[in-house]
Amino acid sequence: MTETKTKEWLESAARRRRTFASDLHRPRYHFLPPDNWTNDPNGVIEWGGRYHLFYQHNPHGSFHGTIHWGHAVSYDLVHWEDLPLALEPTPGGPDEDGCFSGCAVDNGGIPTLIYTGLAGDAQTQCIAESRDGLLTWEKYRGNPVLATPPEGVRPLDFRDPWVWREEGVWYMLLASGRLGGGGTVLLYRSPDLLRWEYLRPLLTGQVEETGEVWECPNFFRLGDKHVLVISVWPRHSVHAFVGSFVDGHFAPETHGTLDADGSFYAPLTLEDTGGRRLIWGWLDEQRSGALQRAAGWAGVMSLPRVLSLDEGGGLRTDFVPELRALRQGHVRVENLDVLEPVDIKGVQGPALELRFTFRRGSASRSGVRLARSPDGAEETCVYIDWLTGQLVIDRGRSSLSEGVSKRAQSGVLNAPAETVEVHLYLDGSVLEVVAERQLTLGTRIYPSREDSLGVQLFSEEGVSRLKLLEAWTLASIW
Ligand code: DQQ
Repeated sequence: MTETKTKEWLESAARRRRTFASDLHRPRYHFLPPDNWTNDPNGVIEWGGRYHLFYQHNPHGSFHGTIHWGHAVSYDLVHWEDLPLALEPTPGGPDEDGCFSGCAVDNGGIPTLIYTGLAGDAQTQCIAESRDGLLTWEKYRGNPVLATPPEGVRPLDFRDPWVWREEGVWYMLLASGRLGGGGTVLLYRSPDLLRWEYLRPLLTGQVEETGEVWECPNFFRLGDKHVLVISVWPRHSVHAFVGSFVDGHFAPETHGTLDADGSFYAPLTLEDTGGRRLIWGWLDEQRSGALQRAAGWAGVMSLPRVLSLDEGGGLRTDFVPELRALRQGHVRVENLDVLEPVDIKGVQGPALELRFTFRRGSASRSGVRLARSPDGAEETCVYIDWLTGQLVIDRGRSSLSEGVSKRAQSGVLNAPAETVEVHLYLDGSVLEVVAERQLTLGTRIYPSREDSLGVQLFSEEGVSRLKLLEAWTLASIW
């Protein structure tokens, strides 16, 4: 792309973003493309002091099709700038029907993307390099660098390369499913990113537990363990296996879901220069295809989160602290017995951060109602169910509109606790919740009324003590 063309593209992106200014459901501080469709995050990499985020993108509509790689960059993980599209399908090439998901590596100083090309039904692995600081990408002439899967795996599900380097050798995982068996990830090695040798499956799951096909593997060291993250297709759930990796063999010790029962899918991780393991996922729409087309955009990236391990080897999740830069109006409430609902008047709106800790008391449920209209006709409830030990997002009255999902979403807290801390972000139609740094739920809500902005604390069937609530209105990043 010439300089003039880049400038024109960036101006048009800014213009396209502005057209959504009055869209109640469009997030203000979650990253999403200027318009149209996105799904998986791709190729996240830190380069020259900036975070680059690529993403699956259809620039021609708000539905999955003609998949390109979009591109954005950030200094602080909070504010993002658009960059021109990084990859587009090449007519007649192995990616002529789509540039599917993949990763980015530093190949001796040359930023390199490894991704899956789609041509007809065939999924093959391709690479592209940038010689101008990640702005434009040149595809390798010998693409694909890996065309066929090994025997015994589903030939048409062979995708989403995850590549890393260890002791001078490149390793790659590809996701697939065993013929007649469960989802699997396949381990390869290469001296140069071009010639790949198949080693063995790194892990294969049981169909009943983790489905028939896996997608989007991530494999990395965390503390003194190794973690394998996979996404299950078509069930849309994300699983993490924690274990040991010795002599090229992975032995999982524990297994759990990463984001229970929600919109969060196909996550991608990055170890940043500070040594943190960051993770982003795609938060899919929970409204009909017709509504997505009418909106002109679909899909959004989760906020960046940090993964760590607790003493028992369980995964911990925190939102990155950089997000504090968005905080504006603030309310703090301490030590309040909640029996009747309590409206939090000082902090309302479509863009909020809340941190609260409840102690059980006699109540069966304690939590917060968000995106609430003054008469309560619309509201979304995030609560702890003390009887079942669950964190629940009740979307039953989240919208008066048809065509949007109102299914409740929930996950079980590890240990039944008397006190539970919840940290959440609301951003138009996006809601991300972390409880006890352990259970995460990301979902979507579509309130129809402009006055559905309220925040209310509540307990049911008894009293519970709010130990602390801190709430902030948040700024837009655009
Ligand atoms: N999305 C991509 C695939 C991946 C799937 C295609 C996961 O590469 O397996 O857009 O959402």
